[in-house]
Amino acid sequence: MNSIYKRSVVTLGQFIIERQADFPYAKGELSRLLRDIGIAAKIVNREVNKAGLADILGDIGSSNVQGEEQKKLDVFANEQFISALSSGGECCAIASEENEEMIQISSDVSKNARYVVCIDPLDGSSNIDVNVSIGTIFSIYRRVSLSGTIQLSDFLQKGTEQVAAGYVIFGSSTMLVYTTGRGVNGFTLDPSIGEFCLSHPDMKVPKTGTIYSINEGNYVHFPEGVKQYIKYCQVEEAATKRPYSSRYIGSLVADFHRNLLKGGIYIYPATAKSPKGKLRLLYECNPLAWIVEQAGGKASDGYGRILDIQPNSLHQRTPFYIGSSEMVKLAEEYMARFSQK
Ligand code: P6P
Repeated sequence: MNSIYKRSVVTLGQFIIERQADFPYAKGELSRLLRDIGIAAKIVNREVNKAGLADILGDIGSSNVQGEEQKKLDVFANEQFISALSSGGECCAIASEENEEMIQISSDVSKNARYVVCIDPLDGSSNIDVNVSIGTIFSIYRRVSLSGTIQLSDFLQKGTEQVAAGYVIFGSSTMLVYTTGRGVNGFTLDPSIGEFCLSHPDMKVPKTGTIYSINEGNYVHFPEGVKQYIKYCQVEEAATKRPYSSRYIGSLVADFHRNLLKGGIYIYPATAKSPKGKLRLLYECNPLAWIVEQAGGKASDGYGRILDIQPNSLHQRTPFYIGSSEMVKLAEEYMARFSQK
């Protein structure tokens, strides 16, 4: 091919359209839904990047020079994703970390839409004020109820039923990483053209790694199996490159993304304070679990596959062990041996 015609940049929009052929029965709805999420992510990115200027922009609750109320960024992010999904016409309902109840989108353009979206619009938002990376996590399902009022059953589907899942990380650069069941691809936002550009094609997580991510401040409340696994990580043995490094940012998307690229395990187990774990199944654990499996990794609740869990409420929590397959498998073995269910 003549080099002047060889395209060096593939945008998210181009990639989605080119992959459209992967969905023989879809008529472009899922592609448009992913496009809508990308648009909202760019708007949120603009505000996240200004977060440090709160003093100039005015504190939360105050009004800026345009008379716009200054919002907490997670509230702002939630409004942006709800607005983009509502106006895009491909989503008929949303379950958001920021909203106790599911949100039905009953506009004429959306009421017959085929998809529902579970979303954590800005996870780790407490890190914003200290300039630590934060993220958005989303999961897309086909609506199962036939028509009319959205049912809880439209959301309480196993993670294996997802049709798309992804996250946005607002860090040193802003990336959107997603899967539709045909591998994992990462796109980096190029602010100079305002486009997410393919930067990490066909992402694969190393089968093992030397990083473990857990809040060891909760050590005394961990299950014995987790305590024993942490001890394993800390033992010196050259052959297995131990002791491993402890890396914990306190922002799930940032810890997950680093471990996806380098190899490693993130654990948020059940603790005394969070007897069912802290992280939410529908819009944190299921989407990242599908992504990690599509990248060759593993995601567990300590005993079994995250994607096989039958949800019974919108905001239910689960213990979460995710990352390199061999590391998660070993952690499960420690749980089986020291902390029977
Ligand atoms: P802890 C942020 O609040 C979050 O939901 C995840 O992003 C993060 O990994 C975890 O909680 C941190 O929780 O209890 O260690 O501060």
